[in-house]
Amino acid sequence: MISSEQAMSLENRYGAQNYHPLPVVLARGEGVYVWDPEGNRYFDFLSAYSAVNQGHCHPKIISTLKEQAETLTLTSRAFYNNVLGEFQQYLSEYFGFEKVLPMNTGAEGVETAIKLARKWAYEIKGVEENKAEIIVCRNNFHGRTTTIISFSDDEGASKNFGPYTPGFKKIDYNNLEQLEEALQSDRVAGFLVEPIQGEAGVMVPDDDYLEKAAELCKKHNALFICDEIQTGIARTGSLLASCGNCTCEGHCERQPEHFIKPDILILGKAISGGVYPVSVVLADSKVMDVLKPGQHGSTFGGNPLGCKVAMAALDVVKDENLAQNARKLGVIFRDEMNQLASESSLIKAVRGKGLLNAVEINDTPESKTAWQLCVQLKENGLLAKPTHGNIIRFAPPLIMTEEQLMECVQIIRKTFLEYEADYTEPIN
Ligand code: IF1
Repeated sequence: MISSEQAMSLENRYGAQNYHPLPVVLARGEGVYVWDPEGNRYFDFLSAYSAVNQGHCHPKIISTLKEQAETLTLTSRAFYNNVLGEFQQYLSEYFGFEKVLPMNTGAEGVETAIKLARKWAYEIKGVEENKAEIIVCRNNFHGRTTTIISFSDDEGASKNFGPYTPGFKKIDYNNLEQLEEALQSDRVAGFLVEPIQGEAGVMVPDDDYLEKAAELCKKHNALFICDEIQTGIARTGSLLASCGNCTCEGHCERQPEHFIKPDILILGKAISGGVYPVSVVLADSKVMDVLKPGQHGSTFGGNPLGCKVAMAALDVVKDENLAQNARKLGVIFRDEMNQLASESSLIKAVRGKGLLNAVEINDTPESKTAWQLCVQLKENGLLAKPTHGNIIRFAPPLIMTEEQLMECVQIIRKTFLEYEADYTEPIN
């Protein structure tokens, strides 16, 4: 096996430099742990950006992958296959939507939702062709295609990728007045929103924001489109963040009174347990049926291998009560981080829901403090990474035990308090 040094130098020599990874090389993963080539073990507190909610290499998911990989991997949609229909029924009943459109990456799911909403606007709502608008939130993250970065306000993600796709209207996140104002236009196809803004730094909106936003969209005959690619699949302590106020934690019969049912729901990442790229768009027939044969698709979308892996991954979510565990451990984690915040001037804020959490460091986004803390956390056996400079996202696999969580809390405490003790000047 090549060494960490060799792996990093090969990537730096031959790779496009479109990322700036933490200086650690991962060679093996199992459950909440990952190992580098030298055998050092780390707690994974990023979970591949919430794609590995079920833990690394979950045995049930891997055995399903192996079995299907030796049977049939890809047919294209030129023909039927014996798994896709079963998968679509499974998802329809699991999430409570009539129709399922399978894709591969999250961005493809978001692009699919945008096309679906626009087509619905022209053919059902009666918006003038090529005039449809989709309302989006500032500080959003929905992927990295040219259309999606067209409505990003992150210069790093969008500068010099123009010309940009028109038809998007930006409003502030968690602001219902601005949403109502934007909905006055009769050109609005829909409102695309993250239930919690992950990349923006785990920004949790007011408790009634999603419900009120859905009501406003209904009132103005616009589609409520929820991007749960990062917040879905039990990450925030419920099966979906848009059912956050429900106490059944995903075990209800998916009746609308249990959750704020979006007109279009987009899932990705952990829907396949981080084992194989699968994304899906869910909607009822009144929306989904605007798509006719030949109007949308992809080579790998709905392939038997991805479908089998995703069903196994979703079985694990229910069988192992991951939503309940995320809810319970999230409360403990935020309590511990708030306790640490009372002892350390390094922490400015603690935010999150379930096991999607973030600690805002008391320094500027341009400072190196959050990065240096993450390098030190790595030295102490825990992997996390800053977002937007001074915010550290903490998102372990949802299978974590309370004992493991407390071990991680101790690592974070030790790292923060030692860093502060070694620091000469006061953090501004
Ligand atoms: C990167 C973070 C970023 C997402 C939401 C769609 C997508 C994502 C809410 C697109 C993807 C990933 C992409 C990855 C880092 C990570 C991420 F928020 F999770 F941390 F970038 F913002 N909607 N998020 O979070 O899904 O096409 O990637 O499958 O691009 O650096 P994808």
